[in-house]
Amino acid sequence: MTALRLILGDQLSGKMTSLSDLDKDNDVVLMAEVREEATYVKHHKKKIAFIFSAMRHFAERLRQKGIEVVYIKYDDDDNQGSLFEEVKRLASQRKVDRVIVTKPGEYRLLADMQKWQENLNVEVVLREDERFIASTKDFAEWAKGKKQLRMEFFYREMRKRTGILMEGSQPVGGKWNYDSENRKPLPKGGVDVPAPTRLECDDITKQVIELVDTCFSDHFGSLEQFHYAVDRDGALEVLKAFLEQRLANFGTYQDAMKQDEAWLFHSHIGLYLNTGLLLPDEVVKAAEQCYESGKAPLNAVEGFIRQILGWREYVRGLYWLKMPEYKRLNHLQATRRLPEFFWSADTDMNCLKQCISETRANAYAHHIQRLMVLGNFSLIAGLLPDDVNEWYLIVYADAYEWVELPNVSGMVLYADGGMLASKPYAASGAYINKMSDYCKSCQYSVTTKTGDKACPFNYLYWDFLIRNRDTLSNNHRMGMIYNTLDKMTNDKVEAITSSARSFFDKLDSNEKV
Ligand code: FAD
Ligand code: DLZ
Ligand code: SF4
Repeated sequence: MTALRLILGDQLSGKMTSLSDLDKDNDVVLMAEVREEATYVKHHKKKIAFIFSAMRHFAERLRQKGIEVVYIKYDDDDNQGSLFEEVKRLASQRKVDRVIVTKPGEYRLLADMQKWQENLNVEVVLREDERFIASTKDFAEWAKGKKQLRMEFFYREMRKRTGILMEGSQPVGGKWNYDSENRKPLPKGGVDVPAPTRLECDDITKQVIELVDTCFSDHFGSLEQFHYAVDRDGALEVLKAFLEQRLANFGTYQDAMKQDEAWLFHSHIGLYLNTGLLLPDEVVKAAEQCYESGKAPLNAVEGFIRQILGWREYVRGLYWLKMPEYKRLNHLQATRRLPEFFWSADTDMNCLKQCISETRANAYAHHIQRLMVLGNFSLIAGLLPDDVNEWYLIVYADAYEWVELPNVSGMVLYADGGMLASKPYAASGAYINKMSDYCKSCQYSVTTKTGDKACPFNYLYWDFLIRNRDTLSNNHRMGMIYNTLDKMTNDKVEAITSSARSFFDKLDSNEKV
């Protein structure tokens, strides 16, 4: 009896269910760098380098444990180009009687795998991914019969279920959520931001970088200064440095942004969590321990834990509950194509220029950059959800559809009509000015509301509300904003719509904005 155990590029954990009952004497593990996965969207070069290097390190780790691994490199002459073809070839070479794989994180690949058995003539066993704290079944149970699926209530259930930051049945400190303390910009006098952990590239990573440079030269992003961890030890080092040096300030400055400071007080572990180098329960427990030992305050620890125990688990549950329909949703009927400057960063809007340049350099931007700069612009400019989703899936090293899609279509674009967010996260330039120093170096004036010199976020915000009045004005959380709009003079409204019109004319004809 030989089982072929397939490990995907984001399944790099010894705890994968596909490895659970492995028989070292008979079974074989297959890992394959393939064109189909590397190009179904044109991933950022650093994302591919990270995944290939982490895959190669994980294969070594399995081999050191005495497990047989067949590893297909991207530039192997006879690389078959797809996971299915690689499985098929090995299954026939080795007279395999079972293919075992943990379910993938993306619907498209799951749908493909569900057809493998009939095309392979071998049993294909798809196992649940148990790296998450809540199973997809747990989420579906929680969601059953609910009109609204609010993250905050799911999160409270998760706190109760796991006992994390709980005293009996009550939340530690008496409140479930300390977000109101977590919205400060960086202090005017400055604050010392610890440098992110930068790990040296070993020979495996150097080889992979060369390969990516050659084979994916037309993909977005820079390969310069690759410093990500590529194995579990490295990922644990990054986590440790975060817990010791940045967690205490994570909450307070969670929403802050600063020119030329890409990393701030965030953890930079999303890519490790999403590939299995770190597991969510160990991260959450390690953060809780920092509160218990007095190393970090409650607003920071609760805020951080909520991202993982709350948001991360929630979006995954929502994705599997609502796919495949979720991907087709476009509640606001947005149609504008993604502007070229999302790739080139060639825009006079300094906030966008900063966030896109940092994304191109690092395959990383922190949450508020993704949500309130890049996402906010995508929302108020009415960009097509398919284009925006593809962009986010390409550019971030932590991007897989299960987590990217609900964040983009739900949190950013309101394309799901409010399944995830109770109202669109639209904001004018005032928000960006409050939370960052971007506006100081911008050619536009954040205090000017309309006209050529005005910050485009200012008039696009109101124009968005005007364009979508029929769809949004019934939302009770939008009532006050529409009241303010209704009190505006006709001249003011006309100035807003005409500023927006000329901005869109320039944008649509590829002029620099
Ligand atoms: P931290 O700020 O230190 O947060 C800690 C961890 O919490 C993250 O590593 C992540 O695992 C989790 N987390 C935080 N916010 C979220 C969230 N909204 N949803 C799910 N998990 C969360 N996260 C991804 O992992 N992959 C994506 O493709 C992705 N796309 C996003 C797209 C948009 C438009 C937005 C608004 C957010 C997106 N996020 C995504 C969530 C979040 O921005 C990133 O997880 C975070 O910026 C990663 O950096 P970090 O590890 O320093 O996170
Ligand atoms: C993202 C990615 C890339 C770039 N390349 C590979 C690959 O060559 N082989 C592989 O097994 N996995 C890769 N991945 C991760 C998969 O795309 C991921 O497993 C699915 O999208 C499901 O989440
Ligand atoms: Fe962005 Fe407007 Fe500020 Fe310029 S003025 S950085 S466009 S918010």
